[in-house]
Amino acid sequence: MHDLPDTHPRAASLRLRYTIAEHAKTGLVAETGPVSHGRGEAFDYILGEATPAPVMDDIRAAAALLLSAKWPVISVNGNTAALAPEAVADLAKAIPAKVEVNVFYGRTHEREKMIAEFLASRGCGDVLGVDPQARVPNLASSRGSVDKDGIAKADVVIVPLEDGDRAEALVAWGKKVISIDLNPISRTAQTATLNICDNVVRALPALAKVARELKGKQDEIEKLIASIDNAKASKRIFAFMRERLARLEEEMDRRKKG
Ligand code: PTJ
Repeated sequence: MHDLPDTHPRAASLRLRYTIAEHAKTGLVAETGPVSHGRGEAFDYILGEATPAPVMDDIRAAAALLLSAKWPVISVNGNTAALAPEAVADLAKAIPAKVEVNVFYGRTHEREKMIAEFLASRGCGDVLGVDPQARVPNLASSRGSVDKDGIAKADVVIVPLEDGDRAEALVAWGKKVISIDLNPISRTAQTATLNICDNVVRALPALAKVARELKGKQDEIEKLIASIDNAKASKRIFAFMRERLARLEEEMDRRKKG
């Protein structure tokens, strides 16, 4: 790991970058995983690398949906496993939910096994998806292979940072899909039941915390679920980004004028 002083202004972001790079060497992160991470970083920069206030509402609603589920499943790919394994384990405990490995690239069995073993070593318990026996209807890609006791059986699936083909197919299959995607324009973000526009490293711990707070508060859980409106959530995040960029532009102009 690189020697990086805590005082470095970009220390936290660079550490995540190094984590992705390290795990790309072993194949836990797909070859193109670092590129996806870079795209996420760009959007996170626009957010100010913090969870925006409107997204906190989405996190509350998502936690409520997970708590109300009969068979909730957290789908984990290489990038999420590398960035937030303990947070996945903690969320799985807080709900409680099953954890399933589901990857797009290099479905060799070996890669799924490596990710499942890594997640188990970080507290995720029995991880599903190593020998997937079911298929998502009308999804040709490798993400279509799912565990019969996991995603196939799930009523609510949470899909942190992934490419866009699956969210739509899962929704068409009758599942409620919560995505975590920093890119609010992505197909995943647009077709999910609810997208959380935030970094997985912040959103997953926040979801676990809120889930613990909401547990047993049935009226509040039902109200939050009834409030879910992904189109509205998407509009709020676009407004947040527009306003933040306008503010940054004004600040730059002020600095230039001295
Ligand atoms: O491990 P695999 O084989 O399943 O492959 C995983 C990747 C991520 C390589 C694969 O799913 C992929 O290519 O994804 P995309 O199409 O690049 O989409 C990833 C989305 O996640 C993009 O919209 C990124 O902006 C977003 N993203 C990247 N990093 C983060 C993120 N969203 C939240 N938190 C992040 N840390």
